[in-house]
Amino acid sequence: MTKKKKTAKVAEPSARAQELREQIRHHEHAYYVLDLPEISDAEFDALFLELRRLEEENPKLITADSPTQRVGGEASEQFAKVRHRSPMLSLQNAFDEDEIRAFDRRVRGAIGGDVHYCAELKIDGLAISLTYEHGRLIRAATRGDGTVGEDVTANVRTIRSVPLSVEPVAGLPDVFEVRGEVYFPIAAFERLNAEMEAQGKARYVNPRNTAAGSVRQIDPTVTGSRDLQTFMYTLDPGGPCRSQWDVLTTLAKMGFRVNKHRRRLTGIDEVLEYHAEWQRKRHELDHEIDGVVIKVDRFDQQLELGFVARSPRWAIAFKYAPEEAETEVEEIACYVGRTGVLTPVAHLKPVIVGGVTVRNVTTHNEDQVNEKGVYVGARVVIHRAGDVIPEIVSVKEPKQGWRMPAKCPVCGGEVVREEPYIAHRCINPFCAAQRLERVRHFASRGAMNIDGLGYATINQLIERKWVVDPSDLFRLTKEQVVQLEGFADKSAQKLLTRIADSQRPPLGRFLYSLGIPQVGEATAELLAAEFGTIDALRSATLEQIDAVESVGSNMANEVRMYFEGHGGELVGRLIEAGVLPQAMEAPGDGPFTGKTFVFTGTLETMGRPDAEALIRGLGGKAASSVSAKTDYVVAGPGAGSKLEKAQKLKLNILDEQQFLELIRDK
Ligand code: 1X8
Repeated sequence: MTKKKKTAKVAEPSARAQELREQIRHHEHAYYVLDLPEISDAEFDALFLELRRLEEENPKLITADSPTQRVGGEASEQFAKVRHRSPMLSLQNAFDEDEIRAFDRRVRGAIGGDVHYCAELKIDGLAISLTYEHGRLIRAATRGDGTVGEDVTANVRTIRSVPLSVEPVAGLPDVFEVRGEVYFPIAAFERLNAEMEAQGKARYVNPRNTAAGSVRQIDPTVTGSRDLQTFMYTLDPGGPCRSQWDVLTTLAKMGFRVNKHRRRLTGIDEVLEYHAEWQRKRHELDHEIDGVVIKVDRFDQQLELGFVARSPRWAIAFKYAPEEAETEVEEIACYVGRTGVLTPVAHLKPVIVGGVTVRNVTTHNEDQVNEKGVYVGARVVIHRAGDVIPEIVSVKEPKQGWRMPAKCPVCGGEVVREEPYIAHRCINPFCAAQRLERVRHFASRGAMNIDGLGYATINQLIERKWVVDPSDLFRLTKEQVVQLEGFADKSAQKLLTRIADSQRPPLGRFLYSLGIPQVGEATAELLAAEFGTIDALRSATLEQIDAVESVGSNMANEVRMYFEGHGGELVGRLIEAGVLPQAMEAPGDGPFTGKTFVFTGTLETMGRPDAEALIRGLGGKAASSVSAKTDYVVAGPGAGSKLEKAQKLKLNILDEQQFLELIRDK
């Protein structure tokens, strides 16, 4: 082993440099192009360092395509314009099945017969063209207007999946171009934004624009720090290739990164299936796609079809509904929640985003409206991906100065901002909006779980003044309910039965249903476990409540104030109306007696309430916030500040797998 190393060191520097370059190129290809690293980062760094030292000692050994020379091109003030050898084309677009079927009919009509299609993902990136001469990368250019682009060679050289040199291919001329897409992987984009946030800087809006900005950096070292990626799909001229499928195979063989989800399809039905498949799976990818690209596979057939204007007749982009759209804010209304908190909601000119019409977006509070610069009349970009709640990503000309109304928009009551909270709150307990939300919350699934009692019904009950607070639900009669819109004899009886069936709730659920500010499901369960009965909690002192694990003094204060005020009266009326919360038995002894768990992030095998119930069943406690007294923090994907706090406190942190192992034999 030692001997071998020595041989390497005494070898001709030029031979060793050559050897190192080949090894590094091989490992760059394995890591950045194939995603199949063969050696560790440390081993790779050692090779790289050795080559750099060797080149520093013997500058004559440096070659333009050496892996050490990715960064090093002159930084340019302005990007030179370059004319593409052949125009970079644009694609016709199709948005639905009819348009795709029409495309297929045109194609088959022109070539008279059956056709194979090459189907590829449409990468939401930035098109680039790479020119190679005698196997060396001599130029990288943006698409520009398709005829003339910008020379971004120094920057693109820093992207590690772009080969600086390639082996000759039989049938390919000395000069050829390879075209494809540069993109920002979502994970890398999130990392960049996390860094920006840590430095107190604004987040980047989306991966596509950030990729474009990164390629157009004045300083190539910035581009090099961005972890950009590529997928290439065009070889011009095609050389030995006879089809698009050949091109993709050949590009991969030459060392370019080629998307592996390409397919050769027969007939248009397979195309429609491919499109539908990736519509479903697009969010599993580590990059954004905005559709699929369908190309007639055979070159001779492409030639026959030719072009219309600047688009090939043999290809089409079958697009997905865009996940971002621009629209205008028509009004900023305030929605009043059950605790009186006012939430600003921007009403928009309706716009389709990600296939769904979006009319409203929530901005969380006054500070956030102004941080984003939202105002009535603002042009805004809305983002909505998959099941994600729509949000405003940017405002065209942001302006500050929006203010919460001084009076509640529903009841005209006084609105106050109670420090230390950033929220504004309507403090009138008789506010109709709060009443509606309180009754709805009372009936909701995690609370009293009265199925079939939705907003529409509650609204009517409140308008008719039959329900003022949740206790009135238990006094409703069938004569009343049948008068409501949407109800008949049978459905009225059903609703009343459901209401009556809810009268013996477990104490934890009952406490949660009261809607005490800051008391969520987990805290309600903790209070129930600690005090056992509603009377014990009602008569508890502030100190006793404060002493409960993971109940902070703010929360304890809210609980105390709640029972001293209108909340205490409501509890009295509920009990009068026949509601009997079930006393909690003293927590049973179990393997986790005395242990407190906090769950954060998402769990894959069960919901959080189920996991919490599981722990309680085993004698443990489930809390909602992390403190030094927490025994275990179970963190799933998306875990945020709770996980950070747990790390700071050096608590026992488990992932879902470890959690399942911990409870398996209990
Ligand atoms: C644009 C794109 C193409 C492909 C993938 N992503 C794109 N954004 C592909 O062919 N695989 S082709 C293309 C164009 O011709 N404008």
